[in-house]
Amino acid sequence: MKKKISLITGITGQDGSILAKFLIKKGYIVHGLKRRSSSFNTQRINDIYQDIHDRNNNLFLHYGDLTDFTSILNIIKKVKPNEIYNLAAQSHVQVSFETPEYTANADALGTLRILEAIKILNLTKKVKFYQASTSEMYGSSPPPQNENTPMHPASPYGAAKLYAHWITKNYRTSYNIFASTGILFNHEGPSRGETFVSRKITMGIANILKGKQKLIYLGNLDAYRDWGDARDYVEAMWKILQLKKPDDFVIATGKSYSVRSFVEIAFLIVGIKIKWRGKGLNEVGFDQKTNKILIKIDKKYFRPQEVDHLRGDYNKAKKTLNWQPKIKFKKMIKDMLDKDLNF
Ligand code: NAP
Ligand code: F7E
Repeated sequence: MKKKISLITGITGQDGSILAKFLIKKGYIVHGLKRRSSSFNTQRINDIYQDIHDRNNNLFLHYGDLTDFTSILNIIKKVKPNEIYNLAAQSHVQVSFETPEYTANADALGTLRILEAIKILNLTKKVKFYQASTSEMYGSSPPPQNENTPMHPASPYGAAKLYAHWITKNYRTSYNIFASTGILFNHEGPSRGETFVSRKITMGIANILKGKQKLIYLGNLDAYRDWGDARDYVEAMWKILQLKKPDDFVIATGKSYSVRSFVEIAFLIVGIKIKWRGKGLNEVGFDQKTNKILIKIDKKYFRPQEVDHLRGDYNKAKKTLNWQPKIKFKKMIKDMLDKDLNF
């Protein structure tokens, strides 16, 4: 049987790398769009990278950028994928306040460029398109959030992703493209980027235990997030494209924890009980046994606007996709700590 062909933008990122491995296991040929960088940016996929001359090779990388229409058009023309997963993005919320224009170009217009390429190349009936939408689009809408919850993005990232979300739905209706979205809530794991709060905490703990770092500086401890595991979430992306009809789905765990709880649970896994004292910027977290301060607050990690509470209602995905999260919150943190402690 002819192998299915997929194209993943953002293949070098957390989700792209996990999805690539998932699809290769399912028998797909995987093509990935990667940006040129001055040093290697393929660490997360080195373990599946094969010599392109190998006859059994099923992973191919192409240079391109979501801000460069020509590269997108040429890659899609060459690869003729059955499925496109658009995972590339400037994905850091805080960074989007510093680079709002670039974030809009890559995250919002980048999505439009792919959809236009599908249309121009007359692939509207041949390709299925997945857009990586995000719970950040809800912004200030209170939890629980589902597919019908009003969206009030609270960052340039959230606003750019909301454009991408709507232009995907728009191309679905206007041009009959199989274009779906997954509204994914936060998802982490051992290959999470080092500046997201989960990985910053697990790497910080590992460094403290190894004597390489004294304490961790954080921002707002009282935001709540619905944290799932990326390994579960890439399966949902694939399932969304296997349906007969395109649609939009919330992918979440239905449970939320504060950043403060994340800190406490992660430290407890390595046997340290964190207690808190002080208020606001002067609050500190310390080891109950030794009194050593292990958490301090730095105002530079606060955002101009915060999203206070995200907790997803994934009932539609459960019913329609037969999907539900398998990996529990503590197991995910433990896996992250295991990786960071053994690094
Ligand atoms: P990530 O680890 O930050 O990966 C982002 C990927 O996009 C990387 O491969 C990056 O390349 C690439 N990229 C960035 N700008 C690009 C550009 N202009 N052109 C081409 N590629 C570009 O993000 P992730 O956590 O895997 O998330 C995957 C997608 O899901 C993103 O769209 C994100 O916004 C969205 N999302 C994530 C979450 C989450 O909690 N993880 C939740 C909801 C939605 P480099 O490796 O070269 O930097
Ligand atoms: O922040 C607070 C911060 O950067 C989580 C992206 O994948 O998920 C992610 O966006 C919370 C926020 O993720 C620090 O203020 C406190 O309330 O890990 P984060 P995020 O902003 O929720 C969504 C769904 C996406 O789509 C995004 O692509 O933690 N926080 N102190 C901190 N955050 C960071 N990064 N660093 C701190 O020191």
